[in-house]
Amino acid sequence: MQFSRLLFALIFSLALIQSAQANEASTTHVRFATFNIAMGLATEGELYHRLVSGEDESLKKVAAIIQWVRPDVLLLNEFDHFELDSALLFITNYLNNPQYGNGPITYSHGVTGAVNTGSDSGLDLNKNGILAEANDAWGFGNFPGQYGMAVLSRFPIKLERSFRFFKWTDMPGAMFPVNPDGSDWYPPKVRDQLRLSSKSHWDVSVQVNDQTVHFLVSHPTPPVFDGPEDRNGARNHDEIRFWSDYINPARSAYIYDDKGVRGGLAEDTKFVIAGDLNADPVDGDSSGGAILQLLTNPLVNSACEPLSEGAAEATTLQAGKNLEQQGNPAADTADFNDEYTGNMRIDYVLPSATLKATGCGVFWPAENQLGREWTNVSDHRLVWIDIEL
Ligand SMILES: [Ca+2]
Ligand SMILES: [Ca+2]
Ligand SMILES: [Ca+2]
Ligand SMILES: [Ca+2]
Repeated sequence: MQFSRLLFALIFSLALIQSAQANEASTTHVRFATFNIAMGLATEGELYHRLVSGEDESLKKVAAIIQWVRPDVLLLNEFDHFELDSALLFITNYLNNPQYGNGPITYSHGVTGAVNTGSDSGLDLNKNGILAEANDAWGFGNFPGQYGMAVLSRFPIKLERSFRFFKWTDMPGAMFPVNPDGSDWYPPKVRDQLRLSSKSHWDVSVQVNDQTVHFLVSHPTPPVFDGPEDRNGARNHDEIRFWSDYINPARSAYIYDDKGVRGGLAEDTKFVIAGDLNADPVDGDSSGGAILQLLTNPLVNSACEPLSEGAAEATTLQAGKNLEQQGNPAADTADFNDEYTGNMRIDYVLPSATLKATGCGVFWPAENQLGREWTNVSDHRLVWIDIEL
């Protein structure tokens, strides 16, 4: 569901001022960001009540981080979706008010929509003999919309295409899970119905003056919470592969969107891929070099590696599993348990090779720095990149 038109009516004058200012400069710097805010709450309706109150401490901290970094275009992961404008409530009741000494920020445009999480498949997807569990939904979730997504923007945006219903089996050479003896883990009748996207995959166009950038957002399943067959690792790999194929005209012919339109982006289209992609380039349990499909992709500009002092410090202070890892500690974006997992780089904002990045970072202050206490709202940190257009 899109609320741009409604919101436009509410703050029409503001949008006019913004676009008038933007048109004055020959180049525009646009800050793109992704933030898993951990607002996939335990019960349906809980997020609605917290949004309406305007007084929820966690949402105030999320807002404070956004007000500090001030992204122009922002993906929120784990933001429960319901059939009202959740993003609009967040803007009006939190972002538009000063939080922790930060100035208000507003977004004139937003996109939210239905996701696969919590949408029951009617099948026993985890093969335990019990139906209608969170694990039997098209994407893991206790109710429809749990762990949803929203995109907020200061520039006009439009949900161009969604890929919620795309079937995994329609991806050529899909990495389906297999049993240790080599046989298929999913019965063929089940496998052929599976949806690839665990939440959704959205192509959201962003209009910056006379230029269009496609903001490609998703939230692939974590590669864990499975067995030796690695069904979630395989799905994570292919959810990321979807974008590496979508941006490549030589590989995108098999793709179709939820309206049945085929193909991916045309050659030289500007894009930014964003989201909690649940895959670290070096450490963790992801499969088949999942994130390298993007990080080493010649169509992707991954030169600017977002870093933070807080992440580097966390590895030293938290020790444990972190000390066994091989990845650059300063590049971590998620603060996981240090006994079994360790901190990971799994949240990404990756522009196309046709775009110039002028800076990037992760909002993860060190122990003694301002804003440190805001970050405990989520196990993920906000990641941003500045693009020159
Ligand atoms: Ca089941
Ligand atoms: Ca696994
Ligand atoms: Ca940790
Ligand atoms: Ca790490």
